[in-house]
Amino acid sequence: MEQGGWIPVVKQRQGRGAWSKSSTKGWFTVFVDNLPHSLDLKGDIHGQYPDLLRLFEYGGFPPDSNYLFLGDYVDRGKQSIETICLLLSYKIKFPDNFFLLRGNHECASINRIYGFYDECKRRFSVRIWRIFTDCFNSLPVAAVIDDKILCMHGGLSPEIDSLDQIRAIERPVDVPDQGLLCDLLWADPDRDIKGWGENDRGVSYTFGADKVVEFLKKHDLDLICRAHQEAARELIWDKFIEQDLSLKF
Ligand SMILES: [Mn+2]
Repeated sequence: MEQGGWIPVVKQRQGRGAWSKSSTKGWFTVFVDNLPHSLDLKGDIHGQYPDLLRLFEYGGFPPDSNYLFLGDYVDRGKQSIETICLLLSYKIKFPDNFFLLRGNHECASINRIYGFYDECKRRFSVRIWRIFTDCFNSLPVAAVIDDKILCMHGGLSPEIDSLDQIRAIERPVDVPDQGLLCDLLWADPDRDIKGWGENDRGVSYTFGADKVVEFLKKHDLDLICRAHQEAARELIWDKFIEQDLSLKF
């Protein structure tokens, strides 16, 4: 895991394959419309490596199945390093069949506190944590499937007027305290409100179903897929699908 080793390889690879076809900004927005047959979307893993392996055992190990992970790979669980290393390894090995978005925990100020920093320091070094931070700062933050399904870790932002704004976010970039990038990684839906509300997390906003419907209509999309919260099946809205969705095309 030396600098000049495999993490810079990830950066080189990210400019190629399906991501580079999506826009002039390279792999920021992932258009996975050329994927074969099916794509499995997966939510927060949070360092739970045995659960990640179980997930592949059930769903098929890459490249037999295609995956889009919606962020939050590190923190909380005991094995963030194994988790992120396996996921990045699959990204390197199968760049056109395996996709990783950034979660709010792929951010130095958050994973400094919630476990990843301590795990890196205890098992390897602070330097390794810094290398991961550089890698996280370059991860894409949104994906569009078939021009119809927008995927991100958190949610909508009052600042989005066009999807090109997302494509135009320059990287590498740290996650700011507010604004578009922050909202994409932090916002939450709230079925009890209309419009935008205050988020109990103390960061970003909550948004009502009206905002989802308005957004989908304006951008000619069918669905928003996001992770970031546990969700009981019955709480899922009509036009909202929470984590662990399996899409069969
Ligand atoms: Mn999250």
